[in-house]
Amino acid sequence: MGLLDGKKGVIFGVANDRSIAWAIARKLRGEGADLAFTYLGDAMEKRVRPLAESLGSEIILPCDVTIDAEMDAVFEVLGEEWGGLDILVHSLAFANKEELKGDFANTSREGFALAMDVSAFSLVALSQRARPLMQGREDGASIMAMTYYGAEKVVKNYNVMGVAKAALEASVTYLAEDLGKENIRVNSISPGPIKTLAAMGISDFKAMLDEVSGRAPLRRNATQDDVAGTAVYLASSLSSGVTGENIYVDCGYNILGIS
Ligand code: NAD
Ligand code: 0WE
Repeated sequence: MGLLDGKKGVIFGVANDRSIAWAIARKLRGEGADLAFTYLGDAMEKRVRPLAESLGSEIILPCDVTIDAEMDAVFEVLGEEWGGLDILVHSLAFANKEELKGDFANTSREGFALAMDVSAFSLVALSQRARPLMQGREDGASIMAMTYYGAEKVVKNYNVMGVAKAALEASVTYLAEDLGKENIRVNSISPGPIKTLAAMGISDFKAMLDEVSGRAPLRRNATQDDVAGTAVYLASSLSSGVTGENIYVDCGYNILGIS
């Protein structure tokens, strides 16, 4: 008996076995959910397919969220195979590397638009398509997105990604209002820094991890598994009355002032 027996979920954002989305997928599966996965381009398929198959998944599809036709195709297959959907996990972000250093004031028009498209608008685009499949589910349905503290406070070098995450967090609240009447919940999770592919090549990432683990109330960094626990809660009926929320999984770092 799992918390998610018989539930159907789709996971956007597995790149490898360190991805936050992968830890979420494993825990959702552990509670009995059936999962579909998407990957970005052919290069990712050879990593994602074996991971997905190890959880017994049969629906494994390409999806670049900047391409409408790829998103359409994913939900067409989900409709045909499952006829409905209970859980959507959005764990995607991208900005050009050059935008993640130096002054935010130097952000280019193209860099701003790309970060907003991949990291924020994609939640709206995916929710639009999930909505008809999520109507009339027994315990309602759940959409969740990964955000970061840099949406709210200035984090050095996070730059245009902070602005995109602010748009993502605001989108969560507006989507929660629209989809709430159909018993679809929409929430975000805000993890502390975690060493994943998306953290590779970020200058001074190690120093950020050390600052957080030194100061956070729990005196450690958050892990993918910490995030996955909160994702199970948001996916399950344990969170039946919770929508439009942002839940920090950061070992308490966000509550601090001067220490
Ligand atoms: P990750 O690199 O494993 O995941 C990022 C994913 O985004 C990858 O799977 C990548 O393929 C996907 N992606 C990028 N561009 C895409 C596009 N155009 N279409 C479809 N997919 C695309 O890294 P992660 O750390 O697991 O990141 C997952 C989420 O968690 C992101 O939203 C990130 O902002 C957020 N987050 C990460 C941290 C951290 O410190 N690692 C902290 C807070 C929030
Ligand atoms: O959301 C993120 C990372 C998102 C991200 C990472 C990359 C690296 C590779 C988006 N686009 C790219 N583009 C690339 O080319 N995080 C929350 C992790 C992160 O990234 C930072 C951080 C933290 C924390 C960047 C600067 C400062 C802090």
